[in-house]
Amino acid sequence: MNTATATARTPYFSFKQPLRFGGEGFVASDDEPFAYRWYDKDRVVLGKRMEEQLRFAVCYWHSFVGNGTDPFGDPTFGRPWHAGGEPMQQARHKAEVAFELFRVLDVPFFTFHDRDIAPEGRTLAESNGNVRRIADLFQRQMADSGIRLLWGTANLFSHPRYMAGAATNPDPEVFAYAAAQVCNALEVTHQLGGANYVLWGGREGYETLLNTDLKRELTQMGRFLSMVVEHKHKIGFKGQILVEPKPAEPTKHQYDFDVASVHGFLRTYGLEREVKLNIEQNHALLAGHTFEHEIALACALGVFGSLDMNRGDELLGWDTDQFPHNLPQVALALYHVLRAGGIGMGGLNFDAKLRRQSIDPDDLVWAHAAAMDLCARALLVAEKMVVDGSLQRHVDNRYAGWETERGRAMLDGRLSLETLAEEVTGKGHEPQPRSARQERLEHLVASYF
Ligand code: XUL
Ligand code: CO
Repeated sequence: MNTATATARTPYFSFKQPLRFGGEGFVASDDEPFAYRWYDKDRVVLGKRMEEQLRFAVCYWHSFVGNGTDPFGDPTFGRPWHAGGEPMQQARHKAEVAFELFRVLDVPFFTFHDRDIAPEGRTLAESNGNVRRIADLFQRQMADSGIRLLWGTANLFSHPRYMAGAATNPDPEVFAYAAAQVCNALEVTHQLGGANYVLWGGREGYETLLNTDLKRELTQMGRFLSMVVEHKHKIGFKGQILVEPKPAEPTKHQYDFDVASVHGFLRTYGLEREVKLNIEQNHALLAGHTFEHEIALACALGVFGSLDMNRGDELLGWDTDQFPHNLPQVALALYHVLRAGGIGMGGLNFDAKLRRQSIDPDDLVWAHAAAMDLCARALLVAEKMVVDGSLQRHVDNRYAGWETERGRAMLDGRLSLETLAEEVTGKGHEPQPRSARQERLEHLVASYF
């Protein structure tokens, strides 16, 4: 990582050099207050460097746009680029601090919404121009530092014009405006060599059926996504198009509820080979699922794309977007990712925000570094689970009957309902119950930590 090219601006963070791997025995000092204990980016895990297995990304919105407000409280973070002044100047300041954080963390990727990086202008042309100017600055910083873009996206939910949805708006002119905004964001993502482009339908849903034509809105959303895919091919963008499911918040009923409903939607519009999914831990929880359920289902359906890595609070019913801290949960999630062949072109994007009392600049460093270390440790646990293979053997044994000639004949159509009825009635024997051994497997999993 090239630190020599960092700007002459006073550093925002107190860390003087990029964090490195210090191992479990690391002792902090004034010069080096923190080192990774498990995130050893060059360590080979299942044939790939850890950095490439995990493909960590810092998100722009929570870390640099977030100001510590909550529905009851004012900003607490006091970021200098929020202190007023010329908006594009502030956007450049924010970008410099963002790259300072990426360098300190030695993180390989970042993610952003168009409106995170540049202010909205008086016209769409002006807004798009602002985004492109900051993207040019990114391009220079990326070339200097080697930091890459995991994904870009468009904010189609904050501005009042989108209060009744973007693609699903009753007004076709809002649909058109959203299309123009996505067109620019996709092209900028392409210009920056993004590995993916994400669509999260924050307002693609409804509050009440009293004023909503649900069928029409779904058709609009299908057409919108098809247009994004068409444009991707037109401009030669080689990244993945990803949809991010979430069941509710900000709207009450969101169409992209969970992995299963997005998969059904993609099939309805013939997009299941073109679009994959960005799965977020907190959204899985809000949909009444576990993170690993959503990952395993997406893998089984062939639509797994990427992860938004955060954590919800099981006592709170909203999107708390906390940094991950639960080792067993993350290890099991990564186990399913590894079993399905790895993260591919996706990554682990920290769609996570500081608690509003974490007001020091360095809290941004601690939060991400701790989360990266937690995920690295979880990856090593998941690696053990894969290499040992006992868990998979238990699952394989449980379904072994389906690998016999008779099991295959039941699945491939050689045996009909009637034939099976005749056979089973004639023989008159009962299937023998077998233990599913859940507790034994829970003990096995505990042994990997
Ligand atoms: C909202 C959310 C978004 C998407 C990108 O809950 O997760 O930040 O990740 O639009
Ligand atoms: Co997200």
